[in-house]
Amino acid sequence: MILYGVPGWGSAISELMLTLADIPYQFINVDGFDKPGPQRDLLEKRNPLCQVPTLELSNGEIMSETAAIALMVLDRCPDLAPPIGCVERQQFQRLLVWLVANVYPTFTYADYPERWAPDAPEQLQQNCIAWRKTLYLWLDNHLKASPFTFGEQLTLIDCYLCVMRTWGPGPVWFAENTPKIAAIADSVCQLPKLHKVLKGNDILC
Ligand SMILES: N[C@@H](CCC(=O)N[C@@H](CS)C(=O)NCC(=O)O)C(=O)O
Repeated sequence: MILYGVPGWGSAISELMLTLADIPYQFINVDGFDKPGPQRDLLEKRNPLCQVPTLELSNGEIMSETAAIALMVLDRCPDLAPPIGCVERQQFQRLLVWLVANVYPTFTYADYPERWAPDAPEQLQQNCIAWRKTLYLWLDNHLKASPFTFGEQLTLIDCYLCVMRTWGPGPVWFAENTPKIAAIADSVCQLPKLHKVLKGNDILC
């Protein structure tokens, strides 16, 4: 399969997932896709939303959305989520949707505020960033386990936390305000299996 992405961006989340599940992929760097040009044309032909990650499967089907990619990965590697029947399973499902339904949109709007609020881009950006911090503070308060989100078992939620910790409001903010998220991200960074892909995405711990 082919993964269209940009080092360090949302494609890094799915790179971690695919690597943990031993699913091979070819990475195509579409850096610059968020501006008009050949990279955007390449991506837009495959995903009209023009977002990364975008996956082109070996049967030619297109797969986007990190949460959908996570579910696809789990079909092949169920061990990357708490088992069916255990209480953590529902919290895994909840957090998977919660992250993409609540946290991710704050980037959609804050990264390109002039697209959504041409008359008040700064206000939209500031409000989204403030709301994102509120969300992360709730999450940190909700987290109970270590070294990973659900204890000793590494799950695909940990991939989100490791990559998102490198995005705004930035690693220093996470360390100071959400120590549990920071500790989980650190634990993911320690996994030898992920070192190459973390390095390729400039995710250094
Ligand atoms: N809901 C999508 C969000 C993906 C997303 O927003 N990716 C960002 C990069 S990290 C992007 O492509 N932004 C460009 C845009 O939204 O125009 C997912 O979970 O994969």
